[in-house]
Amino acid sequence: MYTTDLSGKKAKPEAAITENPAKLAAFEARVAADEFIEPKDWMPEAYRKTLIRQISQHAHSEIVGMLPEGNWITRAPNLRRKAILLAKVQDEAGHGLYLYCAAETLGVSRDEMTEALLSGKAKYSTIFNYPTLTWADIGAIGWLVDGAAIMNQVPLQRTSYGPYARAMVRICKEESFHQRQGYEIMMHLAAGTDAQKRMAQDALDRWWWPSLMMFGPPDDKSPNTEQSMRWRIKRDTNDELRQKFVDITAPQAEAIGLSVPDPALKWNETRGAYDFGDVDWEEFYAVVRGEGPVAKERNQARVKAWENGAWVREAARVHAEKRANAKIAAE
Ligand code: BYC
Repeated sequence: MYTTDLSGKKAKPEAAITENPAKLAAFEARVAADEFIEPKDWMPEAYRKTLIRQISQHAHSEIVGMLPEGNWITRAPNLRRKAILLAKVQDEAGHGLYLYCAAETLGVSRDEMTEALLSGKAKYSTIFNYPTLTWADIGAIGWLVDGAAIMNQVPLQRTSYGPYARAMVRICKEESFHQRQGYEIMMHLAAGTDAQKRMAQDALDRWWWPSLMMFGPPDDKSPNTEQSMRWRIKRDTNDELRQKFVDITAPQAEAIGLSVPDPALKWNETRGAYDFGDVDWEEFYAVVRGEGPVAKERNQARVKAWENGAWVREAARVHAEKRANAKIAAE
């Protein structure tokens, strides 16, 4: 395992792994043979920890990701859009739950993960610390944010940990629908009045660069990539996925008459890929440190939801207790 260094400096490997070498070799051979590792199988401690970190962050992203869109459910422009958005936000709650369950199989409790999120100790995707200012932002989120998520998550269906891989299969099917509903909103706006087209362009201008940041730091500044690739937790590097995303999304923008806000974006015939400009990594690291434009509001909303849900948890606990007592009395 590699130590995490959010300053962007090159990270150093942790102290040598002290696991049993024979078990470690057998584990690595299974991973190399593309076998799934299951919860009861032996696994190195660093593998378990990395998975808990990545899966719980992913789960938190789904849950916090409901907030920017939930904000627009009551303001969607018509009933059809409202029903679709409601369904999408519900899907995200479901994704969070599958992922929390997958993380629990590694020995961390749901309460521990929730505590880490609410206290601000746990990370979630930087993208959700930006505000949704107009209806076009809902289109941009579906198109770009879910589009980036699909790019990252399709390969995770083949991640080496079985419960994570299986959760990703269903999540990816739903993400495809999310991406299309977002692009469809953008298509309509881009083909609408001048004001609607401007709104769509403004949303693309604000969400483009944060979407590129979703893939994480550049490979040479990513402390976790090398080990995670070796253990087939990650199947592609951050830069590989970012490039694929640009290659697929740039022509989609052009097809609906919108411009990607990057003067350096240019098709490179030799590479068979788009060249594109530099991401502002200072901004990325600041958002990761909790300095994103609406980071405080996101945390407050989650804390409030947790506090407001106290009576539900209490009612469920009392109900379970009553049932258990009734069962004992009947025996
Ligand atoms: N935001 O070594 P690296 C969604 C952190 S939700 C915040 O490259 P790794 C959706 C990283 O955690 C989308 N932090 O790390 C929901 C690490 O810090 P720690 C979420 C970031 O893990 C609702 C440090 O930077 N998807 O789809 O190898 C509505 C160094 O990075 C970010 C997932 O979570 C970031 N953007 O690679 C719509 C996918 N990037 O933890 C859509 C699963 C990096 O060592 N996760 N960091 O303290 C992954 O694939 C990987 O964890 C990442 C990062 C590619 C994100």
